Amino acid sequence: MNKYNHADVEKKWQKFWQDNKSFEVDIDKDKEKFYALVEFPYPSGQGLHVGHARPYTALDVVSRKKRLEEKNVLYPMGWDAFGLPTENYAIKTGIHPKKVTEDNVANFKNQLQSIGFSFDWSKEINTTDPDYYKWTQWIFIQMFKKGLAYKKEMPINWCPSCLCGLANEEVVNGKCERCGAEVEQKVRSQWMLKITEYADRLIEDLKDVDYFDRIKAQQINWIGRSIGGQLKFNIAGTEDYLEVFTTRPDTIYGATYMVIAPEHEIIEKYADKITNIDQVRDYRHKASHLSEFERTELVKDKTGVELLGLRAINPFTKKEIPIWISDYVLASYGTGAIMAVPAHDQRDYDFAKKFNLPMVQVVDGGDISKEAFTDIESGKMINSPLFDGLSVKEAKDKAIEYARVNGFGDKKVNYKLRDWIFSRQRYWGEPIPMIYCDKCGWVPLDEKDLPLTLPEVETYEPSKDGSSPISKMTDWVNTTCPSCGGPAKRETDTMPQWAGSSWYFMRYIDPHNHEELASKEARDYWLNVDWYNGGMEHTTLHLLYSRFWYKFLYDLGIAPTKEPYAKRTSHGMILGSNGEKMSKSRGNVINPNDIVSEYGADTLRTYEMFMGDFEKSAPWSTESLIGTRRYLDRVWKLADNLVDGDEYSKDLEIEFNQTIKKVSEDYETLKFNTGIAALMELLNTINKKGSINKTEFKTYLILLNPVAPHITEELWESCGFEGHIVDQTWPTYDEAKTVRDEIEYPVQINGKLRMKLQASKDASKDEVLKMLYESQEGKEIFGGQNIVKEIFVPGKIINIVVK
Ligand code: ANZ
Ligand code: ZN
Repeated sequence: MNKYNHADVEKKWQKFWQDNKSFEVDIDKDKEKFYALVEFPYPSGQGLHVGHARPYTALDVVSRKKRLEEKNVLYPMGWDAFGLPTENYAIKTGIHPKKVTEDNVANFKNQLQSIGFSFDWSKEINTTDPDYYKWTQWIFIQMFKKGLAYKKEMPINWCPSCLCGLANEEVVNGKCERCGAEVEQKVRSQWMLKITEYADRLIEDLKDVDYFDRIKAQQINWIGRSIGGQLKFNIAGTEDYLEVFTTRPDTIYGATYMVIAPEHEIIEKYADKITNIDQVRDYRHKASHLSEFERTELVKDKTGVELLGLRAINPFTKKEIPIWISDYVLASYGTGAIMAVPAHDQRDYDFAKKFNLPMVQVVDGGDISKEAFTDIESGKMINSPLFDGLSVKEAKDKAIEYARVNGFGDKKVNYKLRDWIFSRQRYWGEPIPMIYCDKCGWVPLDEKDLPLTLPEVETYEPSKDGSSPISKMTDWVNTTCPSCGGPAKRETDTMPQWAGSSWYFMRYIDPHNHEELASKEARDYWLNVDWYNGGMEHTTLHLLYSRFWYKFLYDLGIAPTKEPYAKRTSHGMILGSNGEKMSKSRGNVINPNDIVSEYGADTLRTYEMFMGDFEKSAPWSTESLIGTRRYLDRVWKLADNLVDGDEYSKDLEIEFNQTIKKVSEDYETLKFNTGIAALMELLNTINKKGSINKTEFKTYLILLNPVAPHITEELWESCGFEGHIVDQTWPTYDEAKTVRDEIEYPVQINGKLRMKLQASKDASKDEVLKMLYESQEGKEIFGGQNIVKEIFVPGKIINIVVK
């Protein structure tokens, strides 16, 4: 056998797959479909990362195995190419973002192809392609028509450095996720998507999908549904009231003061009654500089100011209580006002301690001289005339019922989830296909005029007033109203990067369709996605947004199922060899190109599948990578020891059956590492034996093929096996033959242990000794020895005495 030259082998088979369209699929109703999806990359200037290769290889393994199991497998790839880094690069260099994107895509595609992924490239999509974003715009228009897209003056998160509005999710610890600048608040008219209307379904329907538990929990926590009541507190001496949202209406008798957000409207309304209004305004001004995150941090020292001259009345005790303002109450959640119950809420407790406010315990238990008692399972109500003796749960219901009957409150469900700010004041995004007419208001573009393409601009820089660079292109901006024909202006904001990725998996199935986002036939056949794997960082927002869009399309009768992804899993990150996140600045980045050229794509793939538990992050190790390459070299050499054979040989039969079983299961359950380990062990057994027959080798190659597709195809061909592995079927095993009826004999020479021998339990002395002397190891040990005695204890031990 010639030397294993990975470069030639890999180029050859990549060309073969391409020429033969091995992975291109069409609808085939006679075959069961399988749709495997991985997150499409943002084609950055840095190129592909070894981290990308881990999830892509994982579902490539699954896809290749499913094809061998006769499934009709769709495994597509594309480009999530709108977004800030490309735009920022365009601003710096003046090169058109389209050109930058093209170059980056070409580089990424080359890299992906060099790793041998079995993507169906005939279905490649690009979110920046007008043929693609035509449908992103179309979906937006449908949302507008259903009242789910609306414009609103919103205090938005404003990054003074990117000059751009940011979604809440893009603000991390009060800083811009991209550039790290301190985020400010700014009011602007924004397009919003009413994702809150889907909040309940986005929780309920999780029961029907197979996601990792922690992913479900993230979805639920992000939506943040809380069930409670809304109660009115009259403001003494006025006709007005303050309304609060509370999850603990049972504690109403312990509400000894109120706290409202510094921005609450009641403050300016009663400015002339509030005797310390200057102090109040001063506090509000200071609070406006803090991010939501800073304001709600639990450990933070509490600050606040009492509104002197204004008091509220507790609707149950009828007592007057003070009203405070504090930044720990957010204007954007609930009603922006709370009833404070210091005995049973830790934030209120800290606040009351600091400002010496009264505390009344209403649930029995704990020690409120030390901390708030927050348990809701154990205690009984006290100091609460209407509820004394009840459990917390009973008191909750009773409080709400009493408030409802008496007209000062009712049940209420609140969500942490906000509507989605969908406008970006940037160039490199999908134009929002809306037109403003003084007479008709906001009118959507006629659907036959889609796509609305991006105009050419002179500079990509947003204007300093925060409008998008497109606003300067007056020829484009000035248009006529689709409804009345009068003069009108186009929207100049663009969509966020989340838009294109919210539905991309629906376009892969029919990417060149000009009439619909995908044909009904394709939708009915391919959807939903059977298995979606992606990064842990995308299991909240991207997942939530795309589930929302899909549900909307389900309501329109376009999506055939309620949920887009039947199964969702996540992989761990690949870290630098020092255990830190790979980054240029840390100098620990591994370039996949270098690995492919030096060790081969199959080595990279096998290594990344072998490096550890798929769900956990793992540090890069060049040493293990080299070890993996050595394993493939040994697989290559197996071809030198090939013998004839139409079935598994007796001594290997059990291990082959066991390995088929293990590998089949492990590839399906993301335990690639243990599946590969089983193949390595089998190789050791074969090498000990010294030969492998054709039937065995074929099975071995097919089992390894999904992980290392190039070397296995090459060996298949060079051994003269018929056809190609892509056309074979996945090996099956016989359950009965996966359990060993064998024992392991320790073999001693003159009482010293030298080797071990597998033999059937009921093999005779003669049979066992024959096996011993004929085995590779046995030959080496006993060849030329002068054997004087053979002691055989059935089922126990063999001792050979030599002179
Ligand atoms: C009285 C009370 C007593 C509360 C008690 C809790 C415990 P979640 O679960 O997050 O919905 N709250 C309401 N609106 C708020 C706002 N805008 N900013 C800050 N806090 C706010 O929490 C609901 C609870 O958070 C509400 O129930 C309210 O405090 C507070 F023993 O009301 B509670
Ligand atoms: Zn009009």
